[in-house]
Amino acid sequence: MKRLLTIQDVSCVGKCSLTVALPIISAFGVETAVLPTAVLSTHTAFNGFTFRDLTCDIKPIAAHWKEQKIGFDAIYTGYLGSFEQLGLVAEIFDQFKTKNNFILVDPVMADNGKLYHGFDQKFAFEMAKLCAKADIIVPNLTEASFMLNQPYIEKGYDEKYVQETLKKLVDLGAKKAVLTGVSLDGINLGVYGYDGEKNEFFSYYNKHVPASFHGTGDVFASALCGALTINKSLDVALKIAVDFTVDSIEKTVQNKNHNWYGVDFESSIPFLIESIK
Ligand code: PXL
Repeated sequence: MKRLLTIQDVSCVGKCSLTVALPIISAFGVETAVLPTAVLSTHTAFNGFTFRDLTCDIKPIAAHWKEQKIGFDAIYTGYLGSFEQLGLVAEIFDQFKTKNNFILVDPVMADNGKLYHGFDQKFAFEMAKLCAKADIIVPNLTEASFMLNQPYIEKGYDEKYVQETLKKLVDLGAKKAVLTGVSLDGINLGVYGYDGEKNEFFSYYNKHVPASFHGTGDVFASALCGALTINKSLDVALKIAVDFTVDSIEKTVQNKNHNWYGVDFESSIPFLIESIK
């Protein structure tokens, strides 16, 4: 069985980060090892959340894995809470990267033109340095704008703008970049990617469900990483991940009692498993 390591926080309630990554990646039949970077009572969009920093545990945990000769077929990072954590995760990449595995960085820190609570422009530049070490990065348009220090354009941008942004992202150092939340016609929403080694662009769209929920980026990145780990090609993996994310949002909207803080991706897991076959 393939083994993936995911490095992000535990938001005890909130349907994001590890509570999303674990069930989704497991659904691909991939062993999911975790390195929790912090424990929060909820994600940071709730008022008054608690935060226990686990930075001190990162080095000893990685050292123990090395001693036990544990390796990973993929490493996937999401929300990281401090400059120090960015540095420690970069060290883990150096220690655990091999010829045969891949690193996916989701530079979680912003959406809809705004940085999340606790992040600033300096953090975005440091996150860009972590992205340089990745095989594939999956920023949304807001995160890309902060990392590249370019103005965020909400809508009305054209394909040239998206392609130029992708080239600049790959110039940061990552081999491939995928921009999420892209809409060129204002009707369909999807992803637009660039493989810097092959100099190839690609895109995949699905319908735009007019609703926005926390954690959808984590749902997308987890499914993409799971699909790549079981050796799906990038275009197939992107389709699996986009369709699963859209299905999760649709099922959430259909559930009249859905909560405000996350998507009902759990209801879409049978759909996900069907789409992998
Ligand atoms: O979904 C991304 C995410 C992950 N972890 C924490 C968050 C967020 C988004 O706000 O607050 C703690």
